[in-house]
Amino acid sequence: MKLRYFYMVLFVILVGTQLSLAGTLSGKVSGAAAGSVVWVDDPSAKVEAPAKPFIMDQKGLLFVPHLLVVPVGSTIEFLNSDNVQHNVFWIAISGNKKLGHNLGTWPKGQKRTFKFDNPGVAPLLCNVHPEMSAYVVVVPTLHFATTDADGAYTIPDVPDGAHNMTAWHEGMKQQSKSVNVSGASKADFTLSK
Ligand SMILES: [Cu+2]
Repeated sequence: MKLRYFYMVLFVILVGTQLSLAGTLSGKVSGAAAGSVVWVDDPSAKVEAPAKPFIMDQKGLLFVPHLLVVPVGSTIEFLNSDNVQHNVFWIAISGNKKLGHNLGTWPKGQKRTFKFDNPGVAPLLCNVHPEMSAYVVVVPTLHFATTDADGAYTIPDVPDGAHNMTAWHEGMKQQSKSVNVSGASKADFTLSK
């Protein structure tokens, strides 16, 4: 009986220790408006992309949403909800032109799908409407967030330890730095053009 109690206590301690090995990472991205993307690399974890596809619509001559952040390996369904034809292409992913792609041009009601197997930023364009633009940010991790109107972000359950962390915003220079996570932790960025 005593031994069982001992093991129960040991179990509680071990579980408690396990839970404390991660924390909420939060902070602020300055120098840019809302819609900065931040992510924390976690090379130890396999990124399981959601099975359900993400949606990028074209509606009212706009890409909706303007910014879509997806874990690497995710599939995006590209819709057309307008009465005109739209096209979707990107010339590169994070500057790598080998990863450029053109999904073609299609009318209302049809869709195209694409699986993003490489992390990076794909700036979307439509060759029918040169003013249309959007961004797909493919992050190499499940630990990511988008900043709110105050530039604030929160990433829950980040494993304790040193991580490479990156902040990105449309039109700004991407920035990476090492952050140390130990329980609830903070990391701020100041982006510039
Ligand atoms: Cu278009």
